[in-house]
Amino acid sequence: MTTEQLISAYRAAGQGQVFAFWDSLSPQAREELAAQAAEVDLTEVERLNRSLVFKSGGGGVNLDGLAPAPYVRLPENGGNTAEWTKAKEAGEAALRAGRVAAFTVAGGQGTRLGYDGPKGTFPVTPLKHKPLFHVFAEKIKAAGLRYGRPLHWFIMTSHANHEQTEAFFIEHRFFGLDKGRVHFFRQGRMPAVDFAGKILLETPGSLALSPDGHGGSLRALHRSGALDLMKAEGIDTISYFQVDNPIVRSIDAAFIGFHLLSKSEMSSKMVPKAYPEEKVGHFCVQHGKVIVVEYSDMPDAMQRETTADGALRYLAGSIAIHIIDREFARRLATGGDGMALPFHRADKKIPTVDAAGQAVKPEKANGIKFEMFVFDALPFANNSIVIETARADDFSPVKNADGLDSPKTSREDQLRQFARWLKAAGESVETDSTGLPKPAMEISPLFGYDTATFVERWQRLPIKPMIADGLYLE
Ligand code: UD2
Repeated sequence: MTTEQLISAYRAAGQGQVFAFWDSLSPQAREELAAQAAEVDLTEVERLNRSLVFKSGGGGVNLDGLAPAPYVRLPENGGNTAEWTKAKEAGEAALRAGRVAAFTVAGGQGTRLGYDGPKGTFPVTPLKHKPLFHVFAEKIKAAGLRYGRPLHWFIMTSHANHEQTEAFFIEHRFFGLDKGRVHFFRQGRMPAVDFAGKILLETPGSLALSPDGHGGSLRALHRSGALDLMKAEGIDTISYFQVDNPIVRSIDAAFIGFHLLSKSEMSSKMVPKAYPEEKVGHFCVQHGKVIVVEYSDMPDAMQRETTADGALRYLAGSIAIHIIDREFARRLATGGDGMALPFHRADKKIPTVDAAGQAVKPEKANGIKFEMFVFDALPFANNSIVIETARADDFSPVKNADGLDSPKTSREDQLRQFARWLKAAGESVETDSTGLPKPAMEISPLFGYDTATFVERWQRLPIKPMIADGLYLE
């Protein structure tokens, strides 16, 4: 399409304001604006305007026929030990066959943490202050060594943090991973619109574009060629996790095994919610399909509802850890069988320009951003299953600068985990009443990444280090 055709298409779609300052732009600025404008799917914007912008209430969630989703319980909570063993073996076989890749979504803006840089570069471990990316790299390396097949790792970045993310890996020599197996790709962007559905400019020569949400990862996996690369490498199973959670089991054989044995196209992990209003999504079933209902979409009374034995009825909290079948991701990304992730509307303060092209920093929401959520893929998946995991072993995210889910709470949860592993190996560790160890310590995933791998390695140590003096194991 020529620039003239592009401008006409915008005018025809009622979005001609995007080129309001065209005449005053330099040739280079024009080229950049035209490139951004070409990135936008005007038909999609038109559809979103009709479904989310002009409709009052903005697409609430339908709660008809909603019920809590069933889930596979952990053995310690009444689950079947033999089933877990079988699942672990199936997952291990898939890992030994090289069928699994790790996938981290790291395109978020990390505004709540107040950290200026890609979130994955944020230091999180208690002693060595390793950044999140370093922790995941060691987990992925450890799994590769254990199963004799180094894993590929796909990392989704955003336009804002892509270069910095790549540079960080280069600077740290890919944390010991084979750089040919670490793949970065940018997620897509969506334009923000005002309340009349008009695409906003950020400056006279640029659109107000923002990341299309973690649900954009499925499109981005396809568009970037990552799915084709996986296919060529014999990978059919994607282990998906968020960049903000250092204790995540990046590669969890039992989870992979449950997914494969159930012939599930997309599987999820749940933790029992810590309290009724915890800000996580809820696993539910509706019309026979697993769905996640965000905390903000579930009425308070429902969030607090209890069963006869006093437990929360909607107990299963989503911690954003999934196993995704490669071809399922492709089907969703390409809109096969009419499948497409819905967009969600978020009203935001969006820096823009006035009619004279002067910068405007709004005091209140002046427009709408559109985002997709990866868990909206679940109802499209066949045989979707949910398994339980122990929060202490899988979920302690770094989201806020302080308070809940902060660097401090996450560091302490890592320390408690190290103390539990040492105790499981028969050592005595001085802890406070919350299980927080008194001695300083850190255990690299290369030494052990869960109770079993830690205990195995610890028991092989010819001379055990003194724990009370402080401990670093790698
Ligand atoms: C998400 C889930 C919530 C719960 C929680 C667990 C949503 C709407 N809610 O909440 O139910 O599972 O996580 O931690 O997802 N990201 C991108 N690109 C984007 C936006 C986000 O890559 O455009 C990544 C981001 O880097 C991070 C993850 O997605 O790794 C989560 O994003 P968030 O912080 O916006 O999600 P949050 O905490 O609201």
